[in-house]
Amino acid sequence: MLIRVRRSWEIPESTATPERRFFDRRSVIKGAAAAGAALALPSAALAADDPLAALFPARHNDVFKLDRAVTPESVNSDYNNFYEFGSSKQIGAAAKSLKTRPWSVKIDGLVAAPRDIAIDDLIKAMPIEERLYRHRCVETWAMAIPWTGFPLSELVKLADPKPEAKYLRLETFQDAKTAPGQKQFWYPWPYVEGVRIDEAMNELAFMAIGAYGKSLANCFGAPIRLAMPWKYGFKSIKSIVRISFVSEQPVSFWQKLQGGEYGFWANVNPDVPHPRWSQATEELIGAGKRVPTQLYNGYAEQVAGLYKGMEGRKIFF
Ligand SMILES: Nc1nc2c(c(=O)[nH]1)N[C@H]1C(S)=C(S)[C@@H](COP(=O)(O)O)O[C@H]1N2
Ligand SMILES: [Mo]
Repeated sequence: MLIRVRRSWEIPESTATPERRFFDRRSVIKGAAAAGAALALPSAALAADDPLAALFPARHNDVFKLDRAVTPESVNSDYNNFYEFGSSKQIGAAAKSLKTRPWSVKIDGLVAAPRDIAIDDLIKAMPIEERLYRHRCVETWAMAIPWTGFPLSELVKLADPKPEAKYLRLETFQDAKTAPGQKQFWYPWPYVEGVRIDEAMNELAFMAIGAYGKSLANCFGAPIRLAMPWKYGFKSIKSIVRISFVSEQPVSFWQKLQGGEYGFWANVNPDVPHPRWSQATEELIGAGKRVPTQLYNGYAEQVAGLYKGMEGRKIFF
């Protein structure tokens, strides 16, 4: 099966965002450093601090195209949701206190061999590539991000789940000493999300370990986070420490907190409003404009089939 059929979201190269834009920007920074500009970042020192420096630049997978410009890194890192570090969008400084080495990910539940894997051993075992993805928060803002990482399906294969396993339950670290938001006892910490196994096996389900051509900044959910671009952003859980294979549908952090507003499936749909606001349009952060929301955030051809036979269930909620 080597036939390549163009999907609707694979827009022609000529109309796509110049994908190398952010690399161009990086070379501008390097050029400035070479010129001895006082403002330039010492890029060699940055690389030395990055435990994954040797992985970059990662192979760029150009199957995944965008219909919009990549959100500049500076804009993106100043506009995050990461409630462990507070409920404002500017959590970048607070998130710096998170120690991401040593870090291990526990894989347990209904699997052949439960284990703890050191993050760097996990990354070494995975095929690493870069992909450009849209991101759509349930709050109606959107971005476009160059992630580096590996398909979640590869991790499922490594885990070797038993036939009774139907869902993945993913969990974020818990440590109120470094994450002051976790002192807010009214939230059901730790942050938990869940996906069905066939969603995890879909080619779009991605585990990000980098963004913008380097290791994930803490504000993006270092050292490893999920990216499920056809779902509202809250499904894309950050700073993961545990992935359990389970038979029952997990109850997520947001479902526990406000089940009447945030459901399990959370697929993007312009025609299904949130109980308190419309989902018809979205704001492109940093671009200063609103555009129409797309069904499954523009990835319908990849994922609509996952939800066949679920008509009448609240899959867009
Ligand atoms: N652990 C954890 N994961 C999380 C969140 C969070 O607060 N804690 N926020 C979610 C929400 S609502 C969004 S929109 C995205 C934001 O990801 P970004 O900061 O990379 O844009 O992370 C998701 N993952
Ligand atoms: Mo979000």
